[in-house]
Amino acid sequence: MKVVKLEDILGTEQDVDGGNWVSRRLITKKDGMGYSVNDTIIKAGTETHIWYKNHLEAVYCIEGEGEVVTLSDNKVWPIKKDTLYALDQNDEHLLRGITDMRVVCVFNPPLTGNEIHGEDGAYAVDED
Ligand code: 9YT
Repeated sequence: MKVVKLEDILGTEQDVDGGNWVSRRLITKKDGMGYSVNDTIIKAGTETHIWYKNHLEAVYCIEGEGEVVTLSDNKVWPIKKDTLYALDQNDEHLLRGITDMRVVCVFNPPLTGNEIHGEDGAYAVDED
C-alpha cells in the first residue's frame, strides 16, 4: 500500500502551475494504478478552454464554486461543493472558477505527471 500526502507533493515537479489552475498530481502513471488523481485549485475569475481528446476525466468539487460550459450545446453546468462532473464524451468545454474551486480530478489513461494544456486545450497522448 502507499499513502500520499498533499504536503509531500507541494513544491515538487508533481505540483504543476497551469496559470488558471494549480494541479497537485497525487497519483500518476508511474504508480501503476491505471488512472491518475490530482488535487486541483481552479482560480477565481478564470475561464479555461479544455478539450481532453485523449483522456476521460471525472472532476469532483470539494470546495468553492464554478461552472462548465459544454461547447457542443452551449449548456452551462453549475458546479459547487459535493458535485461531480464526468467528461464521458471527451467533451470540449470552458471551465470557469467563480470562487477558488478545489477539485479532485481522475484521468484515464493516467497523466504522466507534468502535463499542461496544449493550444487546443488537450493533454498529449503518452506514447510510452
Ligand atoms: C478540472 C480541470 O480540468 N482542471 C484543469 C486542470 C486539470 N484537471 C489537471 O491537470 O488537474
